[in-house]
Amino acid sequence: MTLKVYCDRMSEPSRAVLMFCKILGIDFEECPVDVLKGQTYTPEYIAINPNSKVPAIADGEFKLYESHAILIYLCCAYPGVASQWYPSDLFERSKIHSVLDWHHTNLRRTAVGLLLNTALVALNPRPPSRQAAEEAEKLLLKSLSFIENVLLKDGRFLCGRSQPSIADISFVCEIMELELLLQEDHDRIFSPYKKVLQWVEDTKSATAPHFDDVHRDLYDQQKGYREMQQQKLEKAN
Ligand SMILES: N[C@@H](CCC(=O)N[C@@H](CS)C(=O)NCC(=O)O)C(=O)O
Repeated sequence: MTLKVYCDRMSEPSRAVLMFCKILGIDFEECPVDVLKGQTYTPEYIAINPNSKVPAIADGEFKLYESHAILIYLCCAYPGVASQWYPSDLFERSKIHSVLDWHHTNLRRTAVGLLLNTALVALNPRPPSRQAAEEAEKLLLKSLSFIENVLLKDGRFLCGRSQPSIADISFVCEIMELELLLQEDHDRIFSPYKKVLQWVEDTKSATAPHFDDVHRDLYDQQKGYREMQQQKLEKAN
């Protein structure tokens, strides 16, 4: 039975799962779920993910949500997955788990916090706030510093590795969402983090052509999101 992947290509964790399925060459069906249209709240989708979030998968009767759990499942469920993605050595594997956990409460939270007050105001249940954006940016910078100075200290990829793992897939999709920021904001935030910028390029090359394929919608919608932010800023001033 074909694996079903429920996802929205504008969602960072959805892109991570999609990209990884493509990298592994898995035979799967992409089942689009439009977050902005509230499709994660339909009874049909709640039966797949009671948490009403994308991504989720259904592998026959087996259903799973949470992108990191899905990435690990894919590594274990399909034979012959290269150990670079999910090392078999306990210490190496544990390091990958550690940074995946770190991601949820640090990089993800801070990136989403900033985007909800800038590019993704349409998803924010509260009115956008400049102060909230500034606070979120400060926290995001802490996450980027940690990636630059700790996670990329000893290698081209996260955790000092010479090839990407599932952690790189997850992190890079999160970082790419920040491409929706206005160009000057993006440049100001990222310019001090040379290793992070190089790592994005290295991960892009190592996962080509799937990287650009799953980010196509994001690239296409970047202009629209930037114009929307600019208009909101002009109105607020
Ligand atoms: N920790 C989850 C995060 C999933 C998540 O936050 N998905 C967002 C899209 S990026 C979503 O489905 N939001 C729908 C909603 O909250 O209504 C994962 O890694 O899978």
